Amino acid sequence: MSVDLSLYLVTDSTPAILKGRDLCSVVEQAIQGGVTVVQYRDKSNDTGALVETARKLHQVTKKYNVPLLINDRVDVALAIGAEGVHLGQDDMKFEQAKQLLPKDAIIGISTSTVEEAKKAVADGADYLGIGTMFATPTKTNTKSVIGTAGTQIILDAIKDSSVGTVSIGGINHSNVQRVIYQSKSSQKSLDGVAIVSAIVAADDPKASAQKFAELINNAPRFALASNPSRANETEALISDVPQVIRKMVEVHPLVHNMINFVVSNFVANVALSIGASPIMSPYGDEATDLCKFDGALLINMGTLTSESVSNYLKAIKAYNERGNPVIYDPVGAAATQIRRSAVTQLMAGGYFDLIKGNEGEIRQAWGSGAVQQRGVDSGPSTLDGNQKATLARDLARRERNVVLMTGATDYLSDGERVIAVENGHPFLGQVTGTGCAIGTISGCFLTAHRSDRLLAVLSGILMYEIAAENAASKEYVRGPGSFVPAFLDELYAIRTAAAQGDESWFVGRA
Ligand code: 3NM
Ligand code: MG
Repeated sequence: MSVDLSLYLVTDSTPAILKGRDLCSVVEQAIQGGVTVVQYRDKSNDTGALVETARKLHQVTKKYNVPLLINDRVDVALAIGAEGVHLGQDDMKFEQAKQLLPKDAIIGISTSTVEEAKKAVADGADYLGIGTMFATPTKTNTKSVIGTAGTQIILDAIKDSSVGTVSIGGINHSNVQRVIYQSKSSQKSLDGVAIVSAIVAADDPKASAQKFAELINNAPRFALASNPSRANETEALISDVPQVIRKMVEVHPLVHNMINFVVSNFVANVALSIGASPIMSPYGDEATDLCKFDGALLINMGTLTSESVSNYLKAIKAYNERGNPVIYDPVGAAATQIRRSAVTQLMAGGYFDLIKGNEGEIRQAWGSGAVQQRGVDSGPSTLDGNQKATLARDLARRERNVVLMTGATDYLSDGERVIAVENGHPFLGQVTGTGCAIGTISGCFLTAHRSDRLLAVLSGILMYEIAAENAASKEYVRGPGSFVPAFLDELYAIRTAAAQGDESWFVGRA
């Protein structure tokens, strides 16, 4: 039986969520707002009360032609003639439920691993409840938090099946679009989202459901921009770089840096040299105003404090809602437990147009995306060039963004294309902030050139690394000290040349 899973309401009768209101009335409002299927889930009442409430709920759902499914209790579903059941892994086996229920009953199965999902598909489940997406106070005994990355792996594993899929756990208005967007595997998408508290506990369940329905039907703003129009051979891409730099200078982007204090001054000077407008603000609440400009947000967690993550999350939310670029530089990502946890929280809490880091940081970003990880394990061993390119590509593909892995050779990927950049100079490694500034520069270019994020970031890196080469070649540059002012001068020189349409600085250099 086919069912519209797009906005799936799961009920909860606990006082903290239902807040003393009448469940039937809350469900009716939610349906009026756009809920397409209802699951009655009640873990505490006696069977008599369950049957009575289920019967009342069924009166409501039937009125709107919305299917009612019963969590766990096949007997209750049978007693009231519900349209189906939802079974957890510890509930009645699928085959038994199938035998007991009418032929056309809907049966959904909770799954949190590829194995469970494949088994449920093989059994003939109508849909899978895939979770736990994000940790949630509504259900604390969930098996594992799998995030969008884990969900994507499950969707990929069942891509040949027409089974329905819904994600559950911690989904709300501010993350629902990203959940759908980032969970999508190459060949299968979520059919819907299952919500408990964001609808049942809402002051206005109808308005909440309406908002969900609207959000679900639209792509997130950050996804609208980048849509590279051509296959882009590296050569063709590179030839576009001077124009992209010119555009960046003309746009004069604002770049909001939540950056470490060690490099703040240097990075601000780099931004000024290339013709951008930097603001250094670690204060998350300021983002609601700053995100309104034509600009980007850089999160660089180099000097993380106990307040940083909540500030970052506020700012990321503001920029994500606006659709303005967000760059993440997970400095020292693997260094401490606190930083590892920050990476996980930030990646679960928002969308990054670009993740930029060295090999260790990118590996940590890859590993913390989901409980079920694949590939690269942690450890001191370093990757060869091919493995680095593959990791950058896989992370970008999984997150549906752009990834830049910096090093002697930089690897840049948007999940499809991978570019290795060999430019730069060893002096860059002798001056603090030179790596961090790449995040800021990328923000400027991502703001100015939205139609192809890979080309935007590539343009920024090339401008930066060619300026470094030019600076290092000056005869008065004797070491890192004299390199710094020369480097700012050369960034400024390229910016001036690019603004005039002069490409001579670039020819034969990339
Ligand atoms: N099942 P909320 S998470 C009922 O992971 C349930 O299988 C889960 O509640 C699972 O929308 C969950 O309030 C609760 O976060 C989801
Ligand atoms: Mg159960």
